[in-house]
Amino acid sequence: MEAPASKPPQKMPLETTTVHADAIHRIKTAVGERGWTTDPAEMQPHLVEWRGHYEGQAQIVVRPANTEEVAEVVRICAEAKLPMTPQSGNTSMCGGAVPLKNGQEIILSLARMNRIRSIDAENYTMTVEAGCILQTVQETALEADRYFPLSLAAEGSCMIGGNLSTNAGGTNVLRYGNARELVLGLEVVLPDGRIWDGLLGLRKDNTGYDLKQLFLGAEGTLGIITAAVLKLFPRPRAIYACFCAVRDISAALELLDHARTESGDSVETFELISRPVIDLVIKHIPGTADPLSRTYEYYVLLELVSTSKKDNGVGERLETILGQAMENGLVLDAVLAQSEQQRQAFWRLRENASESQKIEGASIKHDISIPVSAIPSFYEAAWKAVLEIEPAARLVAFGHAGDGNLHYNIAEPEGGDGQTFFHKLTEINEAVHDVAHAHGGSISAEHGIGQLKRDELSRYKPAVALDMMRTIKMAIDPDGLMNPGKVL
Ligand code: FAD
Ligand code: 2HG
Ligand code: ZN
Repeated sequence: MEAPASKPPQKMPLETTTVHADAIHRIKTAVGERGWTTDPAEMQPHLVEWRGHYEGQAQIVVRPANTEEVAEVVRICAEAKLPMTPQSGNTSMCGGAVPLKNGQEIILSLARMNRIRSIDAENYTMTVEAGCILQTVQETALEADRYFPLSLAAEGSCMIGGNLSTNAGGTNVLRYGNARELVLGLEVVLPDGRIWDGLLGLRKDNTGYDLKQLFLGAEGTLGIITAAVLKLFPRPRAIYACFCAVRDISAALELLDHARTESGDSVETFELISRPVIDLVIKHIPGTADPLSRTYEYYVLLELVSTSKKDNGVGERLETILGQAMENGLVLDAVLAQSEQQRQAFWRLRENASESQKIEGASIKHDISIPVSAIPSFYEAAWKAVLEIEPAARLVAFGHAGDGNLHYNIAEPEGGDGQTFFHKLTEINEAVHDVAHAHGGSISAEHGIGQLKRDELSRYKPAVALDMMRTIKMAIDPDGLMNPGKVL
């Protein structure tokens, strides 16, 4: 299904195809036979966004094996003014990782750069290449008795280069911060092909501008991240999970406050899940089931974590917290995971939210963030605004409430044909985003801008901020070769 939000392709800076043909030939030589493909069947998964909302064209998919090869490819592209789309796991939620329709770009896939270069357990760091799958990074850290906390439903296929380029969030931000906060150093290939080696494993370095921050969250518009030094943490020794039904959204937030203060701030996860999410997951994902005996309107998946080798009573504290919350009416019902298997069953309900929504049909997604205190007011006001546009719309909301980040997704009316609903996309986006903005919020908490929100950005971002962003883009990528048509 094509997203009505996509824009006409940008005009390319250079149209001399012979120059491009020569460049493509040089690129093939630079990366060797295993490092490229023009086979339509092999290229196809790289051209389409995972929900099928964006589909582009490209001259070639290039898969360099190391940083020097990336740099050589980028140098050739810079000389020939050949635009590039960097791509990692292609799980972007905003059309950021697929090329435009004009077929001018090359796709630069980092998938073959998947080595863990080193791990320094004493320094609590690991150095990884951009194409490492997030789950592999997590597992490698655990093998070294350490923890890399970035966690999201796409972790089996997204790659660290993509995670850092989108400044991914996920389910552990409350305790550990966004991807941006989990990085100490970067290696980047700049748009002219130079390699910036910023792979320092330092927690303190005040030698001028913090250059890595430019590339974290830049969505591939300023250069190619080829490797990173990641921050590690003591690994959790025990995780206590509970799935609880809450009275309403305000009660969920009171529970969050209560759990943070009463647990010595050991809340790792605080996910809000509205009932329609559970209904869709149970409907579409085999093997999932309601954890509670009756249904409620809102749920929270709450986890406390202990990193202590000794039992320090965190489990009992969770029980006390829940008991108090039930006594004062915040929590209506709750179940504590008695095994890892039961904990995973809770998570299947949460992690399949996106997949089940995709199966159900058309939905208009909103990845907004607002101050935690503004969630109840936003929730109600945004819904009122949506109903004025589509009275039969369905609200399928969930998200990282502990971070003030809601996936305020609107599903098409039951039995809809998708297209009719998508005609209202701009109007619905504007309604929800205006309400988030009025609550001091952002139109993208964690997914990024990509193609999806590029045009909307200017409606909400101050002109001065956009001006600074364009100045940075011009300074680093003056020919506009890095991921054209995205973000700006
Ligand atoms: P890609 O999709 O390949 O690329 C993302 C962007 O980064 C693109 O703009 C691309 O051009 C650029 N890029 C990729 N690699 C590089 C590089 N090496 N150098 C420079 N630029 C690069 N996101 C969250 O934040 N939180 C969630 O909880 C979450 N849950 C998800 C659940 C599901 C089921 C799915 C499908 C997606 C989810 N996402 C979530 C979105 C997505 O997984 C993340 O944005 C992820 O970080 C993207 O990683 P990727 O490797 O797939 O990157
Ligand atoms: C999540 O939190 C992701 O699961 C996906 O960010 C959100 O599908 C979505 O809207
Ligand atoms: Zn999310």
